[in-house]
Amino acid sequence: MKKFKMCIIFICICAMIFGLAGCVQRPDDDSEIPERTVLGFSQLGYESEWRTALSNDIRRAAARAGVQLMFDNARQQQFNQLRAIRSFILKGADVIAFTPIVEDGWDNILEEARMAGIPVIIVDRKIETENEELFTAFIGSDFHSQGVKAGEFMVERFAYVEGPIRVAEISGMPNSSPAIGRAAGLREALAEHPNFDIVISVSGDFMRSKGREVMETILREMPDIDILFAHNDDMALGAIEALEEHGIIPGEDIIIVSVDAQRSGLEALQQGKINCLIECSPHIGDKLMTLVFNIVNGEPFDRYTYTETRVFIHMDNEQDDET
Ligand code: GYE
Repeated sequence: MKKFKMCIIFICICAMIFGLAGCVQRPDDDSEIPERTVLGFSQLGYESEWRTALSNDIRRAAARAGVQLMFDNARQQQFNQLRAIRSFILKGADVIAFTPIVEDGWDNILEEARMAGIPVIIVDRKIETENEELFTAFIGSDFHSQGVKAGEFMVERFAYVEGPIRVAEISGMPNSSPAIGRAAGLREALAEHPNFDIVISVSGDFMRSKGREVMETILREMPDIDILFAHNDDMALGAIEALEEHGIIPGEDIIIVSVDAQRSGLEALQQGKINCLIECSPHIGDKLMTLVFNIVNGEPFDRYTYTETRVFIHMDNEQDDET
């Protein structure tokens, strides 16, 4: 009996040793810990509901995929992003991803990543670069087409109005790709409709507080506008606060179009305070993780991945999904 017990204990100890050998590195052999892929992610800031949704989406997707995430928030400063990316390089991340706050000024850091052999994925916003080979892939939205869709809604909505139809624009952060793309797309869509006139365009930096502030300026300088195009929901919501304080009914006295279609924007659409929302999806975390794995494992991947953009229109308290 004693022998039998000893035998069981011996078998258990062996099982433990061999079981653990698969996942613990031991000094006397070269069995490896199965390594987790490390992704360094530099988020540009937390200026909007959209940005928070993107950060949450990426955190959740990384956890689901078992990716080890090094997350840094640059609090709206490009130099903080550069610093974060450099630290990811030094820490030997497998892949680096970042949301470029502005289009320019990335070539040197991308060159540093290339020299270290670390692939870089551009997320959400685009960059201007001398050498497109400096980054491995892009995943985000088509901002130009969002501006075009905003313009197309305006043209349809004012189809029988002779004009002039006066449009005010609250644009996003200067030199950022969504601000550049949305502004250009809007102008392209209105180009063949001379009855539309973009009478004022001011930046609200994608922030609700600034949207409100800038709307005050617009009301002072150009009180007689028909349409407000805000480059994101947060600025539209700030502008709506200012309009209501002035006794102007948003969605009726002034037609409001904005981009993102996040929760507060959708609520305002339902209430008829926003007339049209152009969707910009922040739910790209899972696609990003797939991209990371494909790159790390040398599998084929799409160099450019774009999210879908739907159009939501307020119609007598009904929400219409047009696509
Ligand atoms: O529309 C805005 C945010 O880059 C697409 O940035 C993003 C934009 C988004 O702050 O809300």
